[in-house]
Amino acid sequence: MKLLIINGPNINMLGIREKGIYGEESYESLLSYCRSICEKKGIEVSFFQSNHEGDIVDRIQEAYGSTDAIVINPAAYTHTSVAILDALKAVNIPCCEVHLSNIYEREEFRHHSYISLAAEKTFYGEGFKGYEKAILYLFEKLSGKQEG
Ligand code: CA2
Repeated sequence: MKLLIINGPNINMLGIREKGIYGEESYESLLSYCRSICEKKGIEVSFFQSNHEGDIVDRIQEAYGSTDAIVINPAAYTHTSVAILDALKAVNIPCCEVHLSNIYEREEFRHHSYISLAAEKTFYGEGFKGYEKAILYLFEKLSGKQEG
């Protein structure tokens, strides 16, 4: 299984500021965390982080035909980006959305997610664990498909 993990704007700043909301750990440690889960399951994982909406759209389009599943934390674009929603719908690759924080307990503008309209599941408020749950959900879904 080929998995793409996409992180949106400012996720590369993890562990530097707002530690009370996003935790103490760095972006690099998020990657190591995801890598080790994927290794155990034999998942071929690649990562993409960008602060630019169009670059995220381009990367989703590139995934078409070469990627089995996508985990995405679109960060602030969650709440604004019809372009990322449309890209996910266009490629129609099974996708889960992740948020480190509980977006429903924060400012009202974070309560709405465009991306949820394309995601099979959304995991929020569990820090890195949400990525693990998303990876395992997609792994189990796609393994089930191959067997059946
Ligand atoms: O909870 C999440 O994972 C978010 O997707 C994170 C976004 C935020 O805009 C979403 O509403 C919820 C923010 C990304 C990280 O931003 C940082 C800001 C300062 C320091 C470190 C990271």
